[in-house]
Amino acid sequence: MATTKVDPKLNDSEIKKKGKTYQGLTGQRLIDWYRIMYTSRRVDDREILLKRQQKVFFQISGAGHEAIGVAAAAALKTEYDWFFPYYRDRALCLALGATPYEMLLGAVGAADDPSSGGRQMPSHWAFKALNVVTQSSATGTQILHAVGCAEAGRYFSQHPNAARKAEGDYRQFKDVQFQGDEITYVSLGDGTTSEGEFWEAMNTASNRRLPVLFCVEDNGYAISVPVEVQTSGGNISRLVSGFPNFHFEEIDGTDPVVAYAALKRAADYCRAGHGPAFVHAHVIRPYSHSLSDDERLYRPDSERQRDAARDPISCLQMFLLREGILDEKGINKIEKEVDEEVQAAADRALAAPVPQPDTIYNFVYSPDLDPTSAAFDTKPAFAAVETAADGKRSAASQPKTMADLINTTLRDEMRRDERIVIFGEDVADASREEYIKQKLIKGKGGVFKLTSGLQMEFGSDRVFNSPLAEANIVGRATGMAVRGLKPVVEIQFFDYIWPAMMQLRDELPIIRWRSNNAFSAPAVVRVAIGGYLTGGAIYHSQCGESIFTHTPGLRVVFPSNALDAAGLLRTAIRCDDPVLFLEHKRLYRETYGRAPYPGPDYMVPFGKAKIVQPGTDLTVITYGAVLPRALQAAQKLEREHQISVELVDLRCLSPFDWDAIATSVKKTNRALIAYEDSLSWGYGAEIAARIADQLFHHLDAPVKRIAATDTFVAYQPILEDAILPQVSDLFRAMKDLAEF
Ligand SMILES: Cc1ncc(C[n+]2csc(CCOP(=O)(O)OP(=O)(O)O)c2C)c(N)n1
Ligand SMILES: [Mg+2]
Repeated sequence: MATTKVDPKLNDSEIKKKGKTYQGLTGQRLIDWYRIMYTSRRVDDREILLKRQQKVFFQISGAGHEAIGVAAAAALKTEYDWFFPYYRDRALCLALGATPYEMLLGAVGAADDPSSGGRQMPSHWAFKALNVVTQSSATGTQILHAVGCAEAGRYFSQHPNAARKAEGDYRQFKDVQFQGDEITYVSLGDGTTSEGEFWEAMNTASNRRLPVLFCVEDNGYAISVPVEVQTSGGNISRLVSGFPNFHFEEIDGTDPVVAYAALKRAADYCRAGHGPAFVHAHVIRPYSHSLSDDERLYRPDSERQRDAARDPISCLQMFLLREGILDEKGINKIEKEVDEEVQAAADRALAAPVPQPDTIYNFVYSPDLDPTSAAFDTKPAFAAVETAADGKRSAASQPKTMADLINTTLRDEMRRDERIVIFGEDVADASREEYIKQKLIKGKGGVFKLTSGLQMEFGSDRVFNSPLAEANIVGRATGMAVRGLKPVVEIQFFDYIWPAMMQLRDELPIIRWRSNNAFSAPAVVRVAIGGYLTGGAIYHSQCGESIFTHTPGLRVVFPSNALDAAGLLRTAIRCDDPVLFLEHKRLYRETYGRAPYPGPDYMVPFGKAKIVQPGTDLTVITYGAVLPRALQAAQKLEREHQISVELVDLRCLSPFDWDAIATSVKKTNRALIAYEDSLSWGYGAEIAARIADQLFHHLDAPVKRIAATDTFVAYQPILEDAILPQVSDLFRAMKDLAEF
């Protein structure tokens, strides 16, 4: 990737005031910047033209934001620092080394578009070699990724061995690079500062003194909403000024010299390890928000003219002329060269091959490591003794609960892989670690104690509490995973996963696909889920797994017993895809499904169901906490009515084991899908539809479902029993189906 270069012949003949510098910048440097800024504007103009000719399909410009972009690139280190820019940062990316041709490949949606291979809108930058990380259209999500990225950089500096590659798991395919004093740059618009994720990111960057350089490019508008409506008092600098540990700058971002000086001070502060910096750059938006917007509908000419007087391109041109750095001829020469370069780049991009339709499934998941493969199918090795976190040895052959085995699996994996970090709400033993050291306390380790003892064994930089903010947890995990860490984070209750929904739907699972495999984020999100708690009520009983199985790129796992939980969690941790690991709260300490610890290498592959009980009269397909209830019902049915049920535990919901379902239904010719979520649109709906579609000729009865009522779960146990599927409901449904 070539940096946009200046013709060296210009140097001596055209720089008239030799020796004079501007905030340490030579005239030649400013000429270079003028070229990049002008290039940026001309690429925008070319795209606008192509959009009008219907040769590209969307356009959003970086116009007005060029000066802050070149200044930021100059204040930071290319291919060394990390960048989470947003769509206005064309000039930044050009200055970092991206080319107009690469950008125009994005505009036409070419196969070789380096940002996404034609999958994302243009101006959604991703340049792997430049550490410019893939971004989405969702405003603000990238800010938490930047925080996670900075945390990863710090972690690898403190644990350099963690960066080593290892065979046989995701590390084999995840290169790690880090610098001791790297900075993570993140930019956003003024409107985006209203997003909660902005505040969550500011809070964590401040609290952990992270080297994150926040750059707010304030053009006074978020589409048509002016900044005083967006931001209380109309000035974001005022609102954030109380955050500790920050270096703050508020500047005219249309002046590259001023912007450079401020960004340099900010970068120096971050690089020295003092903490984060916040640069609030006032810029302009001379074009409408995008080509889908007409700003004349909400901005009068007078206001637009006022902005035009501050246009960074014409202002820098005037400056170069006024200072005698370039004369008119020199300006014309640069502009002509740029125009020719952009024209040629556009012609080439228009002729570039477009992606083939049959590539659409590429990179939904890792092309390198298949968690459904035999490599993840290992035998249990039940040991005679087991060593706990405190060094105590105990007989390991005793059956243990699901909670115990998840805890042990986490511990063994953390011993094996130094890239694993665990965070979430209350997951640490105690954040005030002096209490642990002084042996004053026992430690908490999660509200369900699943992470108990892990902080004590692995330290507070590997196991720590997050703020009470679910987007913060998943967003930071995404940023860390992009850098090669393996975050295994916890969402305390499924009922409270929703603040993280944007991160779980629009970010974590789609990083690989949208960047055409340039980036990936194989993090694990453990979630306590489900009801049957007696008193769990609405907000501690929810299911809703189908919402996530509906998200391409995310693996969704839901074990029903301790042994599967251990094996599937290990697969989740070692695999190369993001995983939502659903742990049923009612099963954590259930007598059903206990097992001895199956050893430190036991894995269950994804997408492989288990036949819990073979049968001939009907197939019951289920998972999670309905499984033991269905088993009870099936055994009763056999005892009382000699009806033989084949019970299939899916274990993994995405991917799911269609072959096991099909084989069983072809044998029994009857299918009941039982699940805990509410009936309509629930997980069983898809399975039922597939059976009806693909196994129609094998069926002797309609496909049936049994699930919760289409309500939330109530507190009073009588209501809860009526809402969630009970053994008696399952028994009746199975009997009816067998007798159909
Ligand atoms: C979460 C989210 N909500 C809404 C949108 C639609 N949208 C795209 S850009 C934008 C305005 C952004 O304004 P600002 O942050 O000031 O950036 P600017 O475009 O002005 O540079 C909106 C509302 C979006 N992309 N993401
Ligand atoms: Mg704005």
